[in-house]
Amino acid sequence: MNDSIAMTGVATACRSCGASDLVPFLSLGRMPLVDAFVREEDRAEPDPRFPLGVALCPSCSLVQILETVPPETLFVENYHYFSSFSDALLDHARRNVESLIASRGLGAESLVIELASNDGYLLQFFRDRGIPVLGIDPSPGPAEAAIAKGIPTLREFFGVELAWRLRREGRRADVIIANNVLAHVPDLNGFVAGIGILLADDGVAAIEAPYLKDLIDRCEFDTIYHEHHSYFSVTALSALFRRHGLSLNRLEHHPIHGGSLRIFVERRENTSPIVREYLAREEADGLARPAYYRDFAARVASVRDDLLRLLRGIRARGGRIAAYGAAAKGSVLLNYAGIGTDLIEFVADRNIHKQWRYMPGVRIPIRAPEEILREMPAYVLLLAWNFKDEILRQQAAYRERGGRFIVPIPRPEII
Ligand code: DWN
Repeated sequence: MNDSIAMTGVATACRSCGASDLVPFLSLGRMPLVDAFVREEDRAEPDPRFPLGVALCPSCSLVQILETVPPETLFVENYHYFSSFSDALLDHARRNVESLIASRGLGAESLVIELASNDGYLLQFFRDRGIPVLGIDPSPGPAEAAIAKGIPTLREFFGVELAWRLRREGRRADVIIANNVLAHVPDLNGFVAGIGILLADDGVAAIEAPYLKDLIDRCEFDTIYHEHHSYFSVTALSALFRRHGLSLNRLEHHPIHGGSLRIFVERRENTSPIVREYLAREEADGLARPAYYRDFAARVASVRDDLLRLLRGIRARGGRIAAYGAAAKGSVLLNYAGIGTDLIEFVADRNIHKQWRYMPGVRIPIRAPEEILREMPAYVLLLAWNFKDEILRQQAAYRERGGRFIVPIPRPEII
């Protein structure tokens, strides 16, 4: 790891519409790369840190970070996220696939292409039903895991150039899946233009992204990090896709990842009532106006202060504390609040690629979940709060022996 990573630069114009009157409303300080889990041999090297500031574009209501770290640095050199380590996420993906197969009448003549296909966690369900698939993902670990599963995968970043190449090869997608990737692309317009090029004339793109309104309303500030360049309202998404001749026709609102939208985009405009309802509600609530975000920074600081007070109180009484979920959001929470090994002894995580590494910045060691029962800390801080139900079920033995979880978001709570 070295700190010679050059930032691409500070955004002064909206990533979607190009407007220059961005309104900053939160700074999370200088943050390390949240998925750059530190190897033992790299411990002596400092973590590169970058300013993490967030702003609203009042013109198209896109919320976005101001600094851009090169995608190669984020998703090629330092990326250990494998979607298949969550049963809840796999079930969510499987239900998405079954719904698309039924609603679109997919079969052996169809083609499904997933952008940011990770380890094949979703495409495997199409493949098992005999439906031709193609994955696209630049991250070596996940892409190689997908190929090992028998999922054809291109280890590349998606954009206009790759879209045209595939189209010239005669590969137009009946369905394009793009889950938790739209937020990750610095060139939003290029990515969406690529979807328009690759999508078959009567095709549909099913796209999932965390919902900005849930982030703000539930104070999910730890989901703000350099991998996530953009944060979407329906208003911002509709404007973005319309710019490229695509219509946001339908949407579903799911609890996954703290609250996510699944939007369905097609060439022909056929806007459903639920889309109009969300657009109207966002207009009424003022998501395109700075006033909606004005108290967010204060709420974020209040969550940090309450959490620190709680953890320090436990430690002052001699209580031991661990954490669960070496998650990107966990890196943000720990580094923003300055929570280190003085408060947290270790972070448990099922992902074997993260174990025996250290959390970026705060350098708390990552261990297998079995360490929790072995060490029996009095409390476990749930960094992966978005998978609370699944993790609490999994950690039933720890809780039966008196262990308590601390859920930090939307407000610190002991359960
Ligand atoms: O956008 C992104 C979101 C969707 O996923 C990516 N850029 C990065 C990643 O963010 P994250 O790391 O915060 O996501 P998760 O899925 O909330 O991370 C959960 C962590 O907890 C993973 O490392 C897996 C781990 N885990 C576990 O150890 N035991 C998860 C479950 C459900 C478990 O039972």
